[in-house]
Amino acid sequence: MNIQKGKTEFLMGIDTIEQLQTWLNEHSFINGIAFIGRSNVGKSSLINSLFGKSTARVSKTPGRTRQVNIFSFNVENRETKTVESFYLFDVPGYGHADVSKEMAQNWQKLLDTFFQLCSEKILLLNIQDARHPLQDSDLVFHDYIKSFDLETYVLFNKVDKLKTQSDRSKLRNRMPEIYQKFKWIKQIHFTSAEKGDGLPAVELAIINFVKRNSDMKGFL
Ligand SMILES: Nc1nc2c(ncn2[C@@H]2O[C@H](COP(=O)(O)OP(=O)(O)OP(=O)(O)O)[C@@H](O)[C@H]2O)c(=O)[nH]1
Ligand SMILES: [Mg+2]
Repeated sequence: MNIQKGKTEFLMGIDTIEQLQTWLNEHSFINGIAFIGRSNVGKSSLINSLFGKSTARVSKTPGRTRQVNIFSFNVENRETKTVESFYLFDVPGYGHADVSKEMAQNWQKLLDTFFQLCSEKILLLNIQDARHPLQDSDLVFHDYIKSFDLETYVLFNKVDKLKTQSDRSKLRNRMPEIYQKFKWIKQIHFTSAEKGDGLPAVELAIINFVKRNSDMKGFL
């Protein structure tokens, strides 16, 4: 099975709490994945690499993704020639140092609405910068999401920027500590949206998750 690159469609960008509430209430059995992480860690770049070029907007200026962007993506089963579609959410980055208090509060409210109303069929992909793992705002975020009981994977992105073997193994050596401390983290991946490292494994993990949920639907 594979994600049909280029078949991912932008559905809408949501920037008000009311709009987000309405959308999530109307789609109460959503099955899909959400990308979330500090600003500038490469969420939009990863989305483009995994789902097809230019799906999401990539920026050199942190904080460009100001809305919850909703996409649909297709998973194709080449053997049975079937295609199924799922939702993809690009959620605004957390941990901005340089935005107004009001803007930060608005983001927090959007996040609250998203996590309160999204179903447990959402896989959370938390993106972090491989050079700066577990920053304060990442820890605050994990403390916040643990009560929502969502399956969570962490992607340490920009591994291409870890130049020495020692830097790479330093990060890998922290894996047991991370699994121990953050029990809701079920998988850790090391990726480069730019060079492609780790992306096939992430694609497989996404497909396995959404398929597991859609197969279960048949038993209801
Ligand atoms: N070297 C390298 N650069 C990357 C990688 N992924 C993203 N970038 C760069 O990092 C910058 C930010 O990328 P975005 O994808 O816009 O980051 P974002 O997390 O979506 O940012 P916000 O929307 O502001 O939250 C861009 O200049 C990207 O080209 C990577 O794996 N390696
Ligand atoms: Mg973005």
